[in-house]
Amino acid sequence: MMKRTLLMPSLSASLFYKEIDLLQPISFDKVFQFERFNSLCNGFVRLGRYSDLSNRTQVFELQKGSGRKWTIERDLDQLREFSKEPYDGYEVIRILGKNPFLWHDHWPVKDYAKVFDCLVLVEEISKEADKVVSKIREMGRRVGSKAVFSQNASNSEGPSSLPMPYIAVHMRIEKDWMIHCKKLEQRFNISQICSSKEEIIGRVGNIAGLKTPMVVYLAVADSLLEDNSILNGWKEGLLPFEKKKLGVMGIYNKYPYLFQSAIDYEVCLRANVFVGNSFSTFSSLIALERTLKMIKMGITTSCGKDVTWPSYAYNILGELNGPQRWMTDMSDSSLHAISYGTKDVSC
Ligand SMILES: Nc1nc2c(ncn2[C@@H]2O[C@H](COP(=O)(O)OP(=O)(O)OP(=O)(O)O)[C@@H](O)[C@H]2O)c(=O)[nH]1
Ligand SMILES: [Mg+2]
Repeated sequence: MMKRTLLMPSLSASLFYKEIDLLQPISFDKVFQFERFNSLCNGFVRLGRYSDLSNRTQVFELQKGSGRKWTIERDLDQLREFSKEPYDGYEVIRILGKNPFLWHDHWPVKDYAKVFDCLVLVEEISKEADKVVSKIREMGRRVGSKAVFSQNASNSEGPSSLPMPYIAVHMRIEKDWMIHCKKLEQRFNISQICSSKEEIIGRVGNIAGLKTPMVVYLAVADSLLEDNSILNGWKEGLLPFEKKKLGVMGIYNKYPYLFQSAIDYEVCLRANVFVGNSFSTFSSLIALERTLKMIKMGITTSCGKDVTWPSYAYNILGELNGPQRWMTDMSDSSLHAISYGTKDVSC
């Protein structure tokens, strides 16, 4: 709308409170393919680099509003105004404020989701994810798991030609989360946010139709875990692996925090079944991308039993004491559900 280019800010490599010494900025193009983004998102979003600016000193500062009086209309009016004279003469406009992006996140989810088609990981990271996924599938072959759901067995190609299925469980039980989630429960006045390790393990074990034995990949930030016993207590036939047991610590330890979670994100995205916490941004974005994948395959009513890329929220109780089936509501008119979390996961 403003016919402008978004100068990409750097991402943070690590968590502020934990590893201050490792707090280095990481530029966007270390994680995602930059040119690819622009070509795929042509006409929707365009990214730019600071180094491409001809004049970095002449910056106009645009102050965004906040609070209840700052409506969607005012937000849009301000953006329109800034695409005209005299502001259009400035090469750079710096948007300032506590909520510099459209306050209230009032983009429809389906518009926002277009950006995921443009975000392609750099080869280095996707290759690391390939390695982890192969390791998981190799474990699956060793334990002889055959297919996720019984109906897959009727596939004419036969199980041997199919890649070994796995479930990825994003166990959001790390230290930083425990600090945060109790406060969230108080603020939203609900008790379905902080699932304990036992609750997660119990509910995943109750997912109906899972073919066992089956490898369960535990996507956790190991260095932030205070409880190392996440491998115990799983239902018979579910074979839990974290990074150490899988033998992939070497892959992750080469990288800072941000990259580690990016690799795991990809591993969860590709899993046959994903189970996460609907109040985690990490989980919510995976559920969203998996929903998009299903929509592309022509599946719109995703809540049936035979869905190809099922996701579940373990923090919400579903059928038969299992986790609740989870699909992102693409017609939602606010990003709230996917950016701050929700207990109303559809299905
Ligand atoms: N650092 C790290 N994070 C991981 C890993 N595997 C999964 N994660 C998850 O990646 C997320 C990283 O945390 P944040 O940087 O706070 O990301 P976020 O998008 O705010 O996600 P939430 O805090 O879960 O809402 C957490 O949800 C972690 O559980 C890993 O190997 N390393
Ligand atoms: Mg977080």
